[in-house]
Amino acid sequence: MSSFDELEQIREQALAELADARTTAALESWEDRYLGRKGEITQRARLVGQLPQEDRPAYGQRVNEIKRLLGQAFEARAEEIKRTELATQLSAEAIDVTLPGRPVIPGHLHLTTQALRELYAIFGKMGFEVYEAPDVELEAYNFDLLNIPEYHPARDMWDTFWVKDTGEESGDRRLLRTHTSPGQMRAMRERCPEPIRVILPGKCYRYEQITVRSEHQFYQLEGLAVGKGITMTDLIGTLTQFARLFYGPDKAVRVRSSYFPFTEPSVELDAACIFCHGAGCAVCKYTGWLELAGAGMVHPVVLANGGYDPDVWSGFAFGPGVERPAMLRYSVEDIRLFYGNDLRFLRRF
Ligand code: FA5
Repeated sequence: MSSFDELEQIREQALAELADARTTAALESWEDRYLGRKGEITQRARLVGQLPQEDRPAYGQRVNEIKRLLGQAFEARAEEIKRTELATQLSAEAIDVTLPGRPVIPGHLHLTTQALRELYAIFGKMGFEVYEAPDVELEAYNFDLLNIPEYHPARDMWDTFWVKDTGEESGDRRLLRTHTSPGQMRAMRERCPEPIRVILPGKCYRYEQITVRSEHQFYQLEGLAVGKGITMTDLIGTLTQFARLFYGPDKAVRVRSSYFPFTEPSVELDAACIFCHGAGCAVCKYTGWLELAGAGMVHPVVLANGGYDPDVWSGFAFGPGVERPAMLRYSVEDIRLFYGNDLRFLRRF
């Protein structure tokens, strides 16, 4: 076969193979095979020196023509393959925008936050403003200034988490507040000699056994009113109004006498247990009543520590939990559910 015929044969074979190439990879290997540095056409071009002198110009010209032709055919095929590959990819990744969307489950407020907001609204109607006090407290505010000196047996009422760092204030020990009552002292010292009507929401911490009705971390919503001529009747009216607005007018509640070092006289507010209807259960400690709040008339020593002359001023204070009253309002049978992070529970509200 003459060198010219060989050239034409390579051309035909190359064009046939190009027509069969279906992918970019096949195309690249075709390009290597025919047009690359070691490809068929390049090798043929090198043969020109071995031909008889008279054939060389025609042969060289034909090689160049075929090279150009194959180059053009390659570009055209590459364009086609690119288009088909894109079309395949688009149809594979096609999104059917007519399909119904997947529902997004939006978050919502935690039950404690819902209860707190309701309590703010209730006490807001009675003229109480929100006052914030710190979670990490000085021992003096949590205990001593509230008429609970060191070694007072009443300190046993609040098992305490102590904080190691004593801080700047003259080595006074720090703790995680065991109740929101220290906020009373902060409000009095800041507001004195003005009358006061505040609520103090916040977390409390106690080193105690967790049960169906007790957590080691829970909320309280302290209330404090200081003025001239405030009496026990005002306190009981406020507590019963709170219960009416939170539970509705028919809820059975009672106020019974109690003891707290920072109030005199002291009381506790109970509400009828909804879980056993009086028969007795673990939530109500088998009494038929669940204790919601401690309360009382601010002790004269505490008033004086806050800067108010107890012969001129009087006041009442109360301290309900938040989760415990909420248990009866939203029918939560175990306080541990509040912070157990079980979504089935959280989504109930
Ligand atoms: C106190 O903490 C007093 N500071 C309340 C007070 C304020 C009395 C102002 C007088 C004047 P007590 O320890 O009883 O009191 O707690 C008050 C309320 O907090 C309880 O009635 C209950 O509703 C809630 N509570 C107490 N301990 C826990 C606990 N471990 N888990 C959940 N709630 C609790």
